[in-house]
Amino acid sequence: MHHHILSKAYFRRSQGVIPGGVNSPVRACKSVGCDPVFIDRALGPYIFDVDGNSYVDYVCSWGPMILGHAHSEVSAAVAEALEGGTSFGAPTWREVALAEKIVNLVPSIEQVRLVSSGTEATMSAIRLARGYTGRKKILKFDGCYHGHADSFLVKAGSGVATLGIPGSPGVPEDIVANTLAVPYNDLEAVRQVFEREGADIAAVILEPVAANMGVVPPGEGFLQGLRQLTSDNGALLIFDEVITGFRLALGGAQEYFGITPDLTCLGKIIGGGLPVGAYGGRRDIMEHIAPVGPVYQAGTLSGNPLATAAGLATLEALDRPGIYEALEQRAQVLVAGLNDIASRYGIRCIIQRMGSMFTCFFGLDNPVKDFKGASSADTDAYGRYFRAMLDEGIYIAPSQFEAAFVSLAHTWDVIDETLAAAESAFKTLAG
Ligand code: KE4
Repeated sequence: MHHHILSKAYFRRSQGVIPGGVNSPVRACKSVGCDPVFIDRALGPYIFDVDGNSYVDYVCSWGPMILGHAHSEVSAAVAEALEGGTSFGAPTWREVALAEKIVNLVPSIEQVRLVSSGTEATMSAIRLARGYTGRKKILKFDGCYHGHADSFLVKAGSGVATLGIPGSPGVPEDIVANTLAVPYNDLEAVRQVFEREGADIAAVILEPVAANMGVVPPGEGFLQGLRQLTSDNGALLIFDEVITGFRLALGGAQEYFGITPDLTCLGKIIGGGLPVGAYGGRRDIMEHIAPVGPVYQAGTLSGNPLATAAGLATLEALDRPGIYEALEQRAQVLVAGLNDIASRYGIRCIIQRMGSMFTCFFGLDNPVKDFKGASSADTDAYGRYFRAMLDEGIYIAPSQFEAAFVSLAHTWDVIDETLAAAESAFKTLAG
């Protein structure tokens, strides 16, 4: 049994000076009924908290650490860049090299702009879509998260397309009045919206595989249908691949499914754990971005030498034979093992997996296809699962509505270690 004496002391201190004691809400572990553990360091598949407890990590910093923590090539690249200084606010060779790597690996990207977070990437992509088309409305999907820019913070709708209702205080109605939200995987709802107001829609934005309501794959024909509807109506199709980019395949979900979006948003993995986001796509669209075009977007640390060094080393390490086959096999065996354990202990859960990311939805017997389905999961049961796994030394997402990530550092012995721990955790859950 772990003790968390120093984590609790740090949490008390941090709550005195940081709202909720955390710099991002989900880290506070409020939805899983416990205090957060404070992490001191990490290596490979493991994280170590300030009380010296070790955990097999399936959060992986919410996706970036696909190579595992403190990967030697990434650390060496950052150390080398560090010797030359940290930021110049002027063009550097590493951001050119990273941009070229992204253009070469992501099928639809002809030009790309680097920023410092996924939020900046999606916020900028929406502004670009509005500037390029001259239209104001955007269409998103309930349960998809695109960062915390005002336009995206709309309340999940009632199923029929609802004009945006602010999903957070501080978001003015007139900002979200141009944001339409419909259920994920509901192509008919999208068709109806385009029939009603297609001439005003600048873009449709989605996670091509949803991961922010838990992992929810696109249904048969959904992505193809969106591609057709946006093309037919002069709207842009934007893939938010902040999670799926370089996760599902080297070319992301667009390569995996063979769909070409007009713009793609990236983040997480392309920074290798340092702050990098990006948006890119068709050259004729991207050339509307300042300074070559009139749509403004800027950033002090965009293309930062340390961050681009980490991102470059990460993409170079992923651009090798067998990487995605290894990730697929490890995740497939892990999920099969978890399903076997859950059924042996009579725990009702549905595990949904795409490549090396998956979610255990508790209290459900049928697949989750949208936010309404995800919302019917038993979040209390998920909280018990989180706490039981933490006690067994397995660190999973502190929220039912997130994904678990397998990294290349999760070797077969680590998968076995995880399944042994899960056996104990599920036994505890079964009481
Ligand atoms: P950031 O601004 O957090 O770098 O990226 C925003 C974002 C955009 N698009 C997608 C599909 C995302 O998943 C995210 C951020 N993901 C969340 C959780 N899945 C990050 C964790 C957090 O908010 O602390």
